Amino acid sequence: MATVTSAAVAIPSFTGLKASSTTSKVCGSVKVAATPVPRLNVKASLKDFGVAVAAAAASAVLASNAMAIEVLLGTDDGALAFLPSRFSVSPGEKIVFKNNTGFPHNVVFAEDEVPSGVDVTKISMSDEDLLNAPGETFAITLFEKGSYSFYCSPHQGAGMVGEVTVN
Ligand SMILES: [Cu+2]
Repeated sequence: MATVTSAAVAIPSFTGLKASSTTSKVCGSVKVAATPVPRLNVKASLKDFGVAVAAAAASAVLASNAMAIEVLLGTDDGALAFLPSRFSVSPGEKIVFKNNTGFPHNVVFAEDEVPSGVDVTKISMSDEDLLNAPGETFAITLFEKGSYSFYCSPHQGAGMVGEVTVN
């Protein structure tokens, strides 16, 4: 048992010295110092790597927060329309529909005019649900690529329809 334990301990320290074994053979006193040096190097590089990963993650969060598009419900001159009514977003980009003029409005996605597999009930307001207050918003995020048609149920007949493409 004792020999197995000592052998197991000896293996990592021996392999750890392998890289610098040529120099330690030349000068025996270096051998002692050689052990902590590669260990410190490994620790330092892991630390740097961790910092780099954290920095990359932070900038990714900032980038995704900046990715958002605002769609006005009703134009400034009072037309019953989405502004813009046709636009593109990236997958995961936030779309914020904002009450502007001529409300109440809502946002309903047409069942047969979204990419297959998309549940329109999860991205739509219900027909009875309306945005009544100025500046009130309804936000969604689409992930499936393709085109999606939507309308405002009170004003669909007046042409308040739109289309978003996720690409
Ligand atoms: Cu409307």
